[in-house]
Amino acid sequence: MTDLTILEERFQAKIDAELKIEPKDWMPEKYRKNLIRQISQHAHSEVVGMLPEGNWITRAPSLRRKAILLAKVQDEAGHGLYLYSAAETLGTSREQTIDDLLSGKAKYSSIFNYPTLTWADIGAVGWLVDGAAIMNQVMLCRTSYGPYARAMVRICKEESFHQRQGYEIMAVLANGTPEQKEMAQDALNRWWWPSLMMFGPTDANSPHSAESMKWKIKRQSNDELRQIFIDRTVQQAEVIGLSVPDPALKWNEATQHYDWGTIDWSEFNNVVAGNGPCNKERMVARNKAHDEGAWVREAALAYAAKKLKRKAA
Ligand code: BYC
Repeated sequence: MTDLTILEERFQAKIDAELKIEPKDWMPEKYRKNLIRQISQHAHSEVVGMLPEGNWITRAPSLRRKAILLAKVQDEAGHGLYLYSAAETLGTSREQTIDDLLSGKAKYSSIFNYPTLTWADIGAVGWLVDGAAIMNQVMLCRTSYGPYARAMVRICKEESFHQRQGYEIMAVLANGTPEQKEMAQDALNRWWWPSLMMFGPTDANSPHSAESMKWKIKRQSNDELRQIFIDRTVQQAEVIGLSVPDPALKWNEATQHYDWGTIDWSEFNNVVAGNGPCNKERMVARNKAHDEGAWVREAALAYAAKKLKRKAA
């Protein structure tokens, strides 16, 4: 047995025993790279995810709604920071990770390439997008890599509040005037299928799933999570009198799950390839914000250098 095989066996035994892997522990290079890939994409999603909602802060219909939305968008920035820090513990630099996003090389969730056209879209994003995000992130609280798992605990608490505030916006609109109800239904119609795409390709077409499940980075598959999300969300829609835009949707007594239609994977692939309705706009906005924040980074670095110099003197 080679030294590498012994190390790999010990590593897998640790994972199988539900022990966490910490930054200084030995880990296979592929485990490290897979985690950097997933955590950095996740961080980018949180940061780019601020844009569609940030677009409505100045137009929120009341002071209360504005305060809630501001807090939510700030939470997403915080999630991005925890996740960039978790990625750094695996040996990447934050500068490189962010450069990869800004140059268009790195992926982020497809969902943030759709526009928020009306106030109801803010409800739909909270209800469906944060709802899908928590479904996937609750399992990540038990992911095998310690820093990622710990970051997810706090993130999930906040996402749970985000989901509820979105659902409450939808409930109010759905019980309002006919025009408000129509606006809520229209938002649900537009966000439903893209929300299902958030869970990623089908299990059969998910290249990372086998290794990620073996290493307990992921604990439930893309299809499993998507199904749980559908089962819960369809019932939530019924409660507020909205209908899910899927003619094939039907409760199946035998499986105790909803049967449902087919995702348009060509749309998903197109959005992930950079050709969604807002991909270009999102990248322009992120690059602009990064450039405009250059002075803050320079000032922070100069302050840190001055402090170090004083300490050394
Ligand atoms: N969009 O083998 P697969 C949030 C990519 S943000 C774009 O199944 P994996 C929030 C995938 O990256 C929520 N790309 O991959 C923020 C891979 O590409 P590469 C974000 C997608 O990693 C603000 C390829 O397809 N949540 O909460 O095993 C406001 C093959 O896929 C997508 C997370 O990031 C997609 N939807 O599984 C509101 C959670 N799906 O790397 C809310 C953490 C797949 O080979 N991430 N791809 O080029 C995960 O759990 C997993 O990465 C995924 C995909 C389930 C998303």
